[in-house]
Amino acid sequence: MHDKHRHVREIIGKAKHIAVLTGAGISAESGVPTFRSEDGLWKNFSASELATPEAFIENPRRVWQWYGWRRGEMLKAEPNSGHLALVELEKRAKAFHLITQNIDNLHRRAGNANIIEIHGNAFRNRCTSCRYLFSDDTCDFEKPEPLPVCPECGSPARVDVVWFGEPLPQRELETSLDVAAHCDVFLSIGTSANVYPAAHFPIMAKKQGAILIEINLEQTELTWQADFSFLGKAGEILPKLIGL
Ligand code: BV8
Ligand code: ZN
Repeated sequence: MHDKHRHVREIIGKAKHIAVLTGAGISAESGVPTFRSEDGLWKNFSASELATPEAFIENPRRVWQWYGWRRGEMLKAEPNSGHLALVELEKRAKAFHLITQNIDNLHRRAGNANIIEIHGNAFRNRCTSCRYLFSDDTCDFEKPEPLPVCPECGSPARVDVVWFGEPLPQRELETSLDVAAHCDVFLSIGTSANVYPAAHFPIMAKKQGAILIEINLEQTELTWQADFSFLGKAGEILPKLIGL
């Protein structure tokens, strides 16, 4: 095991352009529930019930209540050693891009700079008609008060995240595709690689010759394609691979 760590440490140390894709698993040790493992969010709710435009149209208060609860969980959480290892990696790398599926703002709070939030951010609202963006960390939508509206035009606001069936933000998608096409090392961390198009990025990188390294608690669709796979907690494994 130690040889594997040392070998990967050398690969990362020599990399010209490191791309990282993170999923809910990197925030699990911070106490933010994931989507599909046994304590996953979806256990209590189904994706179709809540993280879709149809769910928001049908029952906006229930969707706001879910995001309010999740915002509370995220604000209680602190970045963990996995997040902090990626901050150190960004400082050391010649070129570095962090693509995250997470909306919990923990990479930004940890101190990473070059973050591509492909599924949006739970603490930003967007107007449903003029698309005006404004930050909001309200956690409690239980009371019958009016739901958030756009400060510019008064239309109903929504959380600025990408729901199932919605396209990814154009700029973030293009940047992620470009990063996957040009990196020489791709780290996939804490993601079940179930959700597209994010799950394409590591496969694209591998196809163009990048070294694919996976760190995840359990096997995924990527594991058999990875050049190196570490099964375990990102908070424990990442510091060893960065040499912290
Ligand atoms: C789109 C934001 C088209 C909201 C999210 C059938 C086949 C293929 C694709 C599809 C299909 N049917 C539908 C689709 C498309 C769909 C999709 O991929 N569905 C999946 C479920 C099959 N994709 C979409 O709808 C996307 N849009 O395709 O649009 C389009 C194009 C043009 C015009 C119109 C339409 C949009 C997808 C984005 C959805 N939004 N999040 C919110 O968060 O509320 S996705 C959501 O899942 C989160 O972002 C989450 O990050 C993401 C992926 O899940 P993971 O992050 O991987 O989390 P998960 O729990 O799954 O895994 C965690 C892993 O960590 C586990 O493996 C666990 O073992 C591990 N772990 C746990 N603890 C640790 C750990 N690892 C390390 N250390 C630990 N301590
Ligand atoms: Zn507006």
